[in-house]
Amino acid sequence: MNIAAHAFVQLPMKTSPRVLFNLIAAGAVFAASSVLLGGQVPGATVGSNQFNEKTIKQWTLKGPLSESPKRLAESLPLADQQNRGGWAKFEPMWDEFNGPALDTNRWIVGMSWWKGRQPAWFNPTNVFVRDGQLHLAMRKETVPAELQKQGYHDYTSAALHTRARSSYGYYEVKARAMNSGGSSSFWFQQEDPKATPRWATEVDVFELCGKNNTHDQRYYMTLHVTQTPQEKRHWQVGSYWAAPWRFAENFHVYGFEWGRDELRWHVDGVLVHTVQNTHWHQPLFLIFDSETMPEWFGMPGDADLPSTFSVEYVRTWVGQKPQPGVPGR
Ligand SMILES: [Ca+2]
Repeated sequence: MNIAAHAFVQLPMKTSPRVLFNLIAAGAVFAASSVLLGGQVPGATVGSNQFNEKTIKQWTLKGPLSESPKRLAESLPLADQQNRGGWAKFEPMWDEFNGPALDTNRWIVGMSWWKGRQPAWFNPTNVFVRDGQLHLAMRKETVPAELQKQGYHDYTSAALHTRARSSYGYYEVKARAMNSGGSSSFWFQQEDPKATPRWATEVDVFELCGKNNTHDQRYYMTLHVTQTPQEKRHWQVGSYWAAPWRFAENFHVYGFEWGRDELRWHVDGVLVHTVQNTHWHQPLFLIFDSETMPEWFGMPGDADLPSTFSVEYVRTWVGQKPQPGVPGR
């Protein structure tokens, strides 16, 4: 069991307080039943609506990675080159970013429900495809006057998400974090109470800080819940794997196996974290973004900007077999 998770109660949720407020307001009336899982979640206390997240089973690797698997097939996750999961390509989210520009059939730039974590504003021009990679930039620049009235100023960042939503499957990206205090994140969320009534969840596969004395070798992995049929409360479960290198130094392969029973994180094909899947069963958008995180990572140094979070590819699969176990754990 991972004891580091208890250090994470202070992690900010990705969404702004305003979004949280809207979520709560939208769910002001809710019934006792659910369209998912019969309305019950494992661990819910009888006689109480409040889920005790401390009962969630999780594990985090301590120390460096063991040897990475040998890449035999680009068509399979690095962590499962033997294809134990029976993985089938999921086209709507798979992108090698090898075209001349971003594929707008797959991606929507920005987020309709959020303009970014202040002070940085998601400027659409900071998302671009070049040299076979997706790039998300953070810059020191003046934001439009209308946005200044809303509290954005002096910094711009970037966001995009898939048109499709998905849940169970395998997701792999090869990426390099930006070399500044701006965040480089790969996560899942949706903002549509009609899509999954009375449920609001978020999966942060990684939130990386590229340059910081405390954070730039920590692989942060966090799950959020803001609403279930039983309660409206924001809670989270998270951990970090301490890497022997900075995430801004080189490209690495980051994998996330989203199973019905267990969530598993891989770095360079090696398991680093597992969490019992008690709540995360909703189809969500796949999101890449960069944010200023003044309360967590501190503001990036201006001399480090512009900086760029680069993604060589995102590959996505759905499993054809029941979630296989993890050998040797
Ligand atoms: Ca590529």
